[in-house]
Amino acid sequence: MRIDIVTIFPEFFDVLDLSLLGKARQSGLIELGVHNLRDHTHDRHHSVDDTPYGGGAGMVMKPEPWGASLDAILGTDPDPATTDPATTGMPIAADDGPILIFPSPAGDQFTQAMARELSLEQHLIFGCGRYEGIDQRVVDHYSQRGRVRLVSLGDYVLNGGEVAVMAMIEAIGRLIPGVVGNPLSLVEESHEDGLLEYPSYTKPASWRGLDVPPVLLSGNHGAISIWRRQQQIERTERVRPDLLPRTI
Ligand code: 6GU
Repeated sequence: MRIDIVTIFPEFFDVLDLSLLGKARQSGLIELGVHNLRDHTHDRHHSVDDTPYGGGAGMVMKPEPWGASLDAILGTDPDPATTDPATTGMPIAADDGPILIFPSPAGDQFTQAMARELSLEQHLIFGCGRYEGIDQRVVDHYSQRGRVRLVSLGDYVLNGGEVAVMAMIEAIGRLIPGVVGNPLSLVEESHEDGLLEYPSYTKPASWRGLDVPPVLLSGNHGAISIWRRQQQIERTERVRPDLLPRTI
């Protein structure tokens, strides 16, 4: 999978050199490009934001640096004298073209199911907004040219999209075949079957007066499976009843 990120804080993504995703990059399973939005500004101050039309608090990210940066990634000729950028030179128009994702608290909720869907894609492009958001015409323009999604991590507000994109890349990246060493470890996790995961234990069998549940030491695999399933259901009922199918 190819992943491109546009941000005003490229160093933020240095941590993607580490851990499982770093290994996946070294082995070529994930190809990453991090792009500085300010490289596509032409004024002395490299400004990427301006005051909102209509007034109000905060600043809005200007459309031009976004257009230039995204066009450079998409490999299009942005010159309106030679092409109509709304309708021609459209490598992202096809269903199998890149998906452009803007992290936004106003977007669709990011879920394990969405992570799974996105892990099947060839090319994801993340546009990290800051300030009060990006000029709406950027989303509108690229929606005319291809697949664009606004995606939210949850019902709280972050200062910008960077942390959200990091979380999404980790959730998506580990689902790409080969990234996680033992694929079986992906199967029994929270959210994969709609339930939270069961509690896990390792040696010693007794620690600070707390014993491992005896069934796990019994060697009875049928009984262990049943116990783990019960634990999943009990935990989900207690912590996340909203995940359980409705009974009425
Ligand atoms: Cl994706 N972006 C920002 N800025 N805030 C968020 C979010 C995303 N998801 C939850 N809060």
